[in-house]
Amino acid sequence: MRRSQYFLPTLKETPAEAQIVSHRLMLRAGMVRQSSAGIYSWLPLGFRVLMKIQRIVEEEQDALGCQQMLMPTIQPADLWRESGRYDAYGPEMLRISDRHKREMLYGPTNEEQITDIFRASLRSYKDLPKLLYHIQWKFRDEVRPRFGIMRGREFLMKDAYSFDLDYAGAKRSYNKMFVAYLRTFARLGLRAIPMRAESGPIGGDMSHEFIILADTGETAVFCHRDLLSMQPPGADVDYEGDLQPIVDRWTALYAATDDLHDPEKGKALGDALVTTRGIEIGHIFYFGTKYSKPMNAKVTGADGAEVFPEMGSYGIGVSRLVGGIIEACHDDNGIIWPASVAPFQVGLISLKADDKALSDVCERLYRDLQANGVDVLYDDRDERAGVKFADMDLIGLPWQLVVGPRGLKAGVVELKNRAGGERQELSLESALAKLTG
Ligand code: 5CA
Repeated sequence: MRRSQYFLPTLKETPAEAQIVSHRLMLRAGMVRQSSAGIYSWLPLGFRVLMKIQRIVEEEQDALGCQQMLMPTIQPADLWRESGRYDAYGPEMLRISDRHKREMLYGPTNEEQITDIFRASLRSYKDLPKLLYHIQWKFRDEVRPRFGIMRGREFLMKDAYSFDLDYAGAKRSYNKMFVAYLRTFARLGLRAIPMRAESGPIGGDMSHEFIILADTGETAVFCHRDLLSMQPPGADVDYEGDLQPIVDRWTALYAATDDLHDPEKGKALGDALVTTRGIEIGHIFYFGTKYSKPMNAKVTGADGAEVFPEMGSYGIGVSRLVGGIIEACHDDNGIIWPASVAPFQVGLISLKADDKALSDVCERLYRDLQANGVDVLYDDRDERAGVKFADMDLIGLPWQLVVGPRGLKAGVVELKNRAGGERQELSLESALAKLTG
């Protein structure tokens, strides 16, 4: 992509309305634009990152055997009356009526919808287990939308749903998700800590929030220091094998948000206790027959008796993750994207756009990098070097390849690593080899 043609409205000034660093940087880097409170448009740079995150989430859901589908944003109110949540949900739910005065709502989540789909099609214990997910926009009319896309009203969520014949099966599904979440967040460059969470009115001990640590997080966090250095499971994890040991290892150490924190237990940890703040990027729930029973979604068991499937639901805040990653990865100059989600891998900077020989070299580098499958943003604008450097640091691409008249005379270009700041002078060939290798 040529910077001169790209829609990338970066800002020099810090927008006054943004309270936290990720919101400031997302606005300054031209990633999003507010439409109304808690509702945002995603501009090309922001959208690229959002889709990269979505892709990783999809790959990890697919890997555990969860099947992707897509449910609508608008749902009929009657479905929610069946579960009893239509009245219970309160003012957070955006209620709409259509031209026939039928009551509808913009979905804040999809438990009722998936249960309705399930009961319409599945009849036998042989149909179980089933794991299904979609990635769809949600709407929650939050009392206080804030921090940009971190607590939005409209936001993109991955929500998965499991159906199992019994508790043991539900626990297996839960463990698969638990492990897949550890892998997903690690691939996004994040250190996420699972914390036991309120399991809600149904009881049982299975609900976990996945939290990344950040001073600006909305949640107070207390955990054992060793959780911060645990190694997430590798790509070779066997989802059909026994995942309980992995889950046990991650849940053995003390970790709690403030609502479940036990000060006595915290004190007992002594120096090992970390007290900080965090951002909830995922939340998984086991809730048994909470929806299958009232909605009469059942299958016939092996013995002919009717069984209400045991269910769970599993959310990831896909759009929130964009802000979460920035909170975790930035410095005074701007964003530092982990390579896995960077909107482009390389920023190619021409220091003299009106120099023919220099432009020719840049064009060649641009073409060669692209031909090798490397995403490049080529700053070909006729702008001062300082402006280009500041802009490139702000948008945080992993590599900057700088082509200037002086270096070119000596046959070299400069390669800068955004994260560490190291600069290297390399021949064109070595620079290309390094970026495409
Ligand atoms: N039905 C369940 C699981 S699918 C559910 O809705 N869970 S949730 O309420 O915890 O939401 C899942 C994830 O969505 C959260 O962990 C959070 O990362 C994200 N999320 C929730 N509310 C917002 C919001 N207002 N703005 C941005 N992301 C949000």
